[in-house]
Amino acid sequence: PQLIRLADYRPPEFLIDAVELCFELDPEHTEVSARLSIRRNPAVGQANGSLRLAGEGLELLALALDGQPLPPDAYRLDEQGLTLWQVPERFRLDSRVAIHPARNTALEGLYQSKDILCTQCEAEGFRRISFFLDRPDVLARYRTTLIADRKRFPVLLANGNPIERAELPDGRHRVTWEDPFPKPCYLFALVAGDLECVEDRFVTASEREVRLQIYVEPQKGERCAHAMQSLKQAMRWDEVRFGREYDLDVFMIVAVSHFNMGAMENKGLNLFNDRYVLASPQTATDEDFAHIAAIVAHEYFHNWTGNRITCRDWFQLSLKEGLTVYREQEFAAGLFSPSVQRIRDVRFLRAQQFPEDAGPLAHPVRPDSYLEINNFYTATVYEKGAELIRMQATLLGPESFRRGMDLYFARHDGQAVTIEDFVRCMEEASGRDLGQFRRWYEQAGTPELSIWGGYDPTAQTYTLHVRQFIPPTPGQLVKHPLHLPLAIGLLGEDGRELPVWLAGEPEPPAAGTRVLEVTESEQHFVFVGLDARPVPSLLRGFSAPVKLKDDLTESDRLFLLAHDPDGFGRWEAGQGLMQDLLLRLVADPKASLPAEFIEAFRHALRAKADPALIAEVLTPPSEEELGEQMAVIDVEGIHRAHRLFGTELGRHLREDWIAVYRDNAEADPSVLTPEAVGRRALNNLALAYLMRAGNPEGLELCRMQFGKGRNLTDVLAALRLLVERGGDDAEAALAEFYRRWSHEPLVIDKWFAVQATAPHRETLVRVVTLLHHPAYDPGNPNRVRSLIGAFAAHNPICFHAADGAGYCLLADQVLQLEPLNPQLAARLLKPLIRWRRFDPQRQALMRAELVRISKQGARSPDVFELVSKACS
Ligand code: B3K
Ligand code: ZN
Repeated sequence: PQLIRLADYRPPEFLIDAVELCFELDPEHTEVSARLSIRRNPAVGQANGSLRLAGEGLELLALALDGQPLPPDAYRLDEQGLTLWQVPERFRLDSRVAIHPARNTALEGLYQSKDILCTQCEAEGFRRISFFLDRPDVLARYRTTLIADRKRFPVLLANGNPIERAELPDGRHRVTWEDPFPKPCYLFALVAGDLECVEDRFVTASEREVRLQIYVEPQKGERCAHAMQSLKQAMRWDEVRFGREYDLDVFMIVAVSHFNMGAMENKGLNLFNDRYVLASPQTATDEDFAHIAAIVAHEYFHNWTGNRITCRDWFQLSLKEGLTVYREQEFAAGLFSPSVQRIRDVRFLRAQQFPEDAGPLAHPVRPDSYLEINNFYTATVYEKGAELIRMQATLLGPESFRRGMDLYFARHDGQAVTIEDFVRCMEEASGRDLGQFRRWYEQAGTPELSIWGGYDPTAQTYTLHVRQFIPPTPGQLVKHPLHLPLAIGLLGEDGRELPVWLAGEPEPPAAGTRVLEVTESEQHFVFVGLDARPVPSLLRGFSAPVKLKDDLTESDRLFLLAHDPDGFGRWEAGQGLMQDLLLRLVADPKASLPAEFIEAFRHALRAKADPALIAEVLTPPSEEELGEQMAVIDVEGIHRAHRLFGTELGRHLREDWIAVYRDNAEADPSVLTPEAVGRRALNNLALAYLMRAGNPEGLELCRMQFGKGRNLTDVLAALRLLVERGGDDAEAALAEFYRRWSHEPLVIDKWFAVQATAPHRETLVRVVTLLHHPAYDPGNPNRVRSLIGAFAAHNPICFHAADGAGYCLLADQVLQLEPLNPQLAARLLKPLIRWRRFDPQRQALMRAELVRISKQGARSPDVFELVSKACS
């Protein structure tokens, strides 16, 4: 495969103004006719007269230029596309190709999911549908006609508005759709099938009525209410927060059960993995409900950040993804609690993005080269990208940031632009210089920020010294200091917020959070007017995506855990305490939990606070996060320490956990209010601690909770704990759960995942057995992820078994899946890539499997790119 570089970007030599597509749909054999109105791009000087179109796996049936069939010597056809040797300045190109959706296991282009035909074109799937300039900076108007058997495919959908329908004499019917907004081909979509439609309406701020439709497999309509409500909330939110209205007469969501990722923002016709649409309290957990709201909103928000304004090239992917994740996070913060939302986003960043940024796949938020663009839909491009937007919002303040967004929408509507264009809008609207800030987009690696403080009682000043260090990453050995917002508070003895008063300022500001700006590799800030040493609350709200090393003492952290007025700050202080303790336990299994520590967490548990926040505060950093803190990841030590910690905190706080459980147990299982969701989270955490402490009452409660079976959050939490404990109870519960839900694939996915993540010696054998279970289906990405993905990514102790059996299992599966679905295979492979972080024996075993994959497989650019980066 060929390396694509940002530095080689050239504007397109040709433009396509209008596209007329006609599909004669059939799963075995679909014919696609395309009429393209092409003209030379006036902005580009004449090169040679030839035109190159991308096309893969297309069987060419006919080709004509301005109505004249082209003789074979007028063009060349190869594996990757079509070259026309001589073309005029402006012309019409008609092509007709055949494709085979039912054979498309890669789920890219036009494919079949059960009885539904659907498409996925981002990033480069359109070239599997028709010959085209498959690049995001070619924007065209589309008119799409779909023809299919009326019985098998009563619903025919494409982007835009339907403009014509007809019955055909041969039992087929025809629908034509027109999308008035020019778009790149990656936003093209069509759907054909027998689908149930749930309909609602939304009146926009300027009083236009929009029809909202969610299409699902028959009989699943009842489970769309939450997605529909989330959609309406998102539409309103975008109007209020960013002044963005929806622009077509109809907005459609289609849920299918075979999908490589979460969802896709095709213009006016979003396609979803059905796990992010379908939900009822019996079949989806509270976490699923939250994901649905977030993803429905995310895809909807793309209508402005991604569709109306799109990317010039795929290196700019974070222009739409980072910005849209930021918008999604802000929306979600308003649904529940902002602190809890921020905590979850930070946990995700630390667990997913930090390791990526520290390993062989580290890349800048705007990468400078790739082999396979599908490998760059990463936590760095998405979540770190969102952090970069958040930092700009923090540096500019809410009003300037909003002005910057307004300018961005006004100036670039209808264009394909770059990250640079976005940052320039932020600069112009605020008058600020973001020159140094731009480095965040270019430099990979997580900065380490060291902060230490000193109090001078005579001068009554407190000085914070700040140093930043950005570790080298592949291909980037030298780094330059970054510009970052450092939000801090200073707390007095009683926990009161003090003014953060910088030396040299005539007046103290109001007490509370203040944003300092760090720009140098080493810098200090002097605060005045302090008659005692304050306790600093640092990096409030995680104001920059850095690894913070501070000199706070254990008693400072205990103080912050109890007193920081900022909920995020209390959580962070608790995480710091737990992390230190867990790492001590890794080094010395006999280390014990200090009494002050237990009391502090007892206090946190009894606090009159949001139960969801309490649950977060009492949840320790994950095993993955702890591993990140160690020079060599001690798989067994971390697992043992984690268990021990759970057992001990369960034991010491036993009475409190029982009390918490009793207080919260009566919550109505069908209620989804933030209050009820928070109570369930806290309740299930209590149950987990009681079970880990081996408490007989815990086991009794767990059995009862499983038996009630009215709410999946509760049932699944109980099932997970029973399975973690093992034995007859576990087997009985698994059998019972399967019996009850065997007709419900999304619930059965969870049944697979619970078994794949059980931390037992036998788990590997069980996973191998489950590969032969009648319900296992390598053709369904959700199923594969729930078994293989869950095992490799969320069961560290089993996946990293010392004999290498876990690695071997994963490699076997990657090799089997690669020819079918390379994108899925590449994603699954990722846990092997961090081999350098483990001990020499494990390193050798992991590397051997990577080498085996590269020898026996790695035929796709997806897998090839990851394996070669991992081994180099
Ligand atoms: N834009 C899509 C992701 C496409 C992934 C292609 N491999 C979903 C999203 O981010 O909203
Ligand atoms: Zn997105």
